[in-house]
Amino acid sequence: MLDIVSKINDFKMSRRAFIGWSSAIAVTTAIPVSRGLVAKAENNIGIAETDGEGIWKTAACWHNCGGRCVNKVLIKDGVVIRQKTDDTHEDSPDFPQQRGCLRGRSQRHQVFNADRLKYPMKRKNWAPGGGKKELRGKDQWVRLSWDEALDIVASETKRITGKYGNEAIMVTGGDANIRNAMSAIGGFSACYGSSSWGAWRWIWENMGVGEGLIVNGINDRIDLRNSQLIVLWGANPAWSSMGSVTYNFLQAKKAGARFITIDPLYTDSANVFDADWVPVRPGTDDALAFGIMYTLLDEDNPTTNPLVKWDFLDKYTIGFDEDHMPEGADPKDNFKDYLLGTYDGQPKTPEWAAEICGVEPSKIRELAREIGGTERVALLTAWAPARIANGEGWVQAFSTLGMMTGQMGGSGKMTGVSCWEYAGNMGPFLLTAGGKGLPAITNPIDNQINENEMWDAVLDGKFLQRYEKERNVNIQFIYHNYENHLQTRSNIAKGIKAHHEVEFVVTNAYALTTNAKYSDIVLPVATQWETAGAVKGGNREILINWSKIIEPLYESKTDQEIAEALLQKLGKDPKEVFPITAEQQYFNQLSGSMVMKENGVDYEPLCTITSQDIKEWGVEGTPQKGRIPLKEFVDTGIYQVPRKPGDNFGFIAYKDFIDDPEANPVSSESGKFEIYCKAINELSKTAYSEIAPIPKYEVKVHGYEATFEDWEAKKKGKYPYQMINPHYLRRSHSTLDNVPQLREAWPNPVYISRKDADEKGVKDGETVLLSNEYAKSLRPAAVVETIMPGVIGLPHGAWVDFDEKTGIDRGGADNLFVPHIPKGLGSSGFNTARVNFEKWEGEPLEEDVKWEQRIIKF
Ligand SMILES: Nc1nc2c(c(=O)[nH]1)N[C@H]1C(S)=C(S)[C@@H](COP(=O)(O)OP(=O)(O)OC[C@H]3O[C@@H](n4cnc5c(=O)[nH]c(N)nc54)[C@H](O)[C@@H]3O)O[C@H]1N2
Ligand SMILES: Nc1nc2c(c(=O)[nH]1)N[C@H]1C(S)=C(S)[C@@H](COP(=O)(O)OP(=O)(O)OC[C@H]3O[C@@H](n4cnc5c(=O)[nH]c(N)nc54)[C@H](O)[C@@H]3O)O[C@H]1N2
Ligand code: SF4
Ligand SMILES: [Mo]
Repeated sequence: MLDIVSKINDFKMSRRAFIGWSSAIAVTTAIPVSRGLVAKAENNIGIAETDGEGIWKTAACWHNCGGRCVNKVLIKDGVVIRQKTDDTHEDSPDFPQQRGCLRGRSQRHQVFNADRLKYPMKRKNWAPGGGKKELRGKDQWVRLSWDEALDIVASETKRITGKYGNEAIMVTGGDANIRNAMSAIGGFSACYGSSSWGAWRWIWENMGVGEGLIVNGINDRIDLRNSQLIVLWGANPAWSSMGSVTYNFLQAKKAGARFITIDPLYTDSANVFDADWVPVRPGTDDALAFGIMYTLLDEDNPTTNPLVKWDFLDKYTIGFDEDHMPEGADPKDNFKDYLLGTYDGQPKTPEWAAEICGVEPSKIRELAREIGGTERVALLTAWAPARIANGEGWVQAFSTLGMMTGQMGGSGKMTGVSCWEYAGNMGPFLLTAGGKGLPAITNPIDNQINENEMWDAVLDGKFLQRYEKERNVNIQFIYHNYENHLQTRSNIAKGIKAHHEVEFVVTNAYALTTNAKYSDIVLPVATQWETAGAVKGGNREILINWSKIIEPLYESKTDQEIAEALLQKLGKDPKEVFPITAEQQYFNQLSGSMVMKENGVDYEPLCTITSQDIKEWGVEGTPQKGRIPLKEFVDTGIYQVPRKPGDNFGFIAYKDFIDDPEANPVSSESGKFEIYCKAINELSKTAYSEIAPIPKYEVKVHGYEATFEDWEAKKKGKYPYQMINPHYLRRSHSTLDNVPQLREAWPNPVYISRKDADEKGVKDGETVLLSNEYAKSLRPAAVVETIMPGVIGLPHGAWVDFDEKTGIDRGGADNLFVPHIPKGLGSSGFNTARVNFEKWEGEPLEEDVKWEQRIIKF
């Protein structure tokens, strides 16, 4: 305990030191940036060494990084020479600054990186139809003019759609510009998946567990301070929700909350919150939850030891016991009898659970007593434990635990997802961005290919059309945009094989990403620092906007410009897809931005806009009255709603339903929380594998059981270790992984437990070879006590980098090892993979910061 007190004191100290620093800045930021905040003013507070004048502007930090913060840059002579973060107001626990992380603060090293792609280019041995397709990924590059490059993309598009139809085009990634352009020319085959959310993606709505997926499943951060016990079940905000989230959790700690983490890793969150760590095997959280729920039932005594909230189950749920089954369901299929093993002969005791999940039976009982015996508990999970194959049962089990203990719908009580930008702070958005004003363009082709069979679909020519039946498809053109599918989706080796098969591959990219590397044509794209600007939400209390920092570097073009040029070449009027300019889109977002009024119900426009503003911007618009002048929002880069306890912006998830379940039903078919959910079961019959209507333990593909050759005899197989992919601080997925400064700060090892390393004679820092049936990869080992034996932690997102001679990757790409096998409703299964490791007897691996960058010289 003493230790945590000193930890928090240290934390507060450094925070206070920063306040002194930032309040000094606050004086200078009163000067509107448009008039030029001079570097000299920075000298006054002693942090900048620049001598000339410069301008501070808010710059985009636009990645899918798990946070959203203010990112300011000092521009001098068209180059960004410094960065800083939120100094727009004083920092306090109720009204925290939105401070950036190491990645955001290194953004300029990405934008101005020596490896930026400068010109359009083609693969040397490319020819119409593909040429030497097997050379994709290792061919040389030839510089092209934009005209030449676009001519090739247009003529191949025409040739391929003429020969095979538009279905032959597969567009990956979320960029609306290219998707809309391709829709306008006749459409494309789309792919879909539940990448972030895993099994939460298609379960929550049917079960009625609120809007548990994204924003409204747990209470807001100020109410979090009312929780007595906070269980972080597979959630590590200190790594994956940068910004103010950890600070918010520390306020709950200060208010007296105790923390438990249930995770294969002893995380930095566990460390900073001084949590009790319960190591659990990946993909077995459902078993642990069943063991806990069995204990609750077993030890419950309504008068002397009330652990189960029977009133809650009775009033708000269906399916718990045979008296609460929906009409038409077999009463024997109730959850209580499943737990007790009444009909299947297997009670889900802590002893049963322990064998699977690796948590001692006594610890399981202790967890049950703590969770069941504490009045106000926050049961918080991130998406990671559900990013597993066959993960739906976990989502059902976790939610049911919250219902059994009544930890939903009250102050300090919550059960749901706490992840990404919204971690620990949910509720309706206090600010919303306006739309861009572009027309919606529908893709005339309805092919929906699951990401866990997208490479198989290319190679085998068939796939399961979503919730329908098998369809044939002949993909011959892959157009990659804004996501890095070949790197971030399962089974990279199979993905590369698929890339070697098709006739044409194009990527818009600003560095030679994995997608780009395996392409025929690469179009250099401008970063968001080089586009007109945009408005973006983050946590519910903020709205951030950024404007253009520099003109597009080298010959790069924005995604919109590329899409427009391509439409032109294909004989379409770009105005049909892009009737307004990028500046007008930015302006529309600003003018349509809304902020919640003090009453906590109504919204008003955020920006006051004058006719003078409209003239200066050179856009179409009408003057409006809002809360702050447009200029102020643009100059400050953020508007944050001040918060304090007792204000009208607090949020208790499901409160309306709990207060009056008839008047405010939840989203399920019955309007109640469905422990027995027929809809899930029905839906799964049209998908990849059947999901039981009640939470049930399911053996996972490439899960713990699959590490055994003979489960009964407890004989381990060829790939005896489970692998997980924690989201890693040096990058946002694969983005920013090419920044040398970040590589130096976070060396990207593979985490191996001391026990496992000792058994294999591997010492800390030594190179190990990871392998399974799909691939081999080299990494330096970080031998630690902070990962559960039997589990290997390979950080998510490192760029694959094969040695052409040996076929061994040296980058440590996680998806080399993840199976390409769709299960359940087609959810992502990243955290269920199995591998072996051994000491590498060859040359030790050099730190990747020392590797040559992917710089293309012509
Ligand atoms: N094994 C494993 N795999 C995982 C996960 C895991 O935990 N384990 N996590 C999954 C999750 S949660 C997610 S969200 C996905 C993320 O998957 P992706 O979205 O594929 O992730 P990124 O690597 O960030 O890819 C974004 C790409 O867009 C590019 N880009 C950035 N800005 C622009 C732009 O303005 N224009 C264009 N054209 N391109 C741009 C970047 O250079 C980068 O190549 O990964 C999933 N994959
Ligand atoms: N630094 C950084 N932050 C990010 C991102 C990034 O790439 N880098 N990506 C962002 C995105 S798009 C997303 S979706 C979020 C995802 O965020 P999360 O879903 O939270 O994912 P992770 O951070 O990988 O995992 C959280 C914790 O779950 C644990 N875990 C993994 N598998 C299991 C399991 O089976 N059971 C249990 N109990 N625990 C498990 C991990 O050890 C880790 O401590 O992160 C966001 N934040
Ligand atoms: S958390 Fe995301 S938005 Fe915030 S600074 Fe880091 S990279 Fe940028
Ligand atoms: Mo994600």
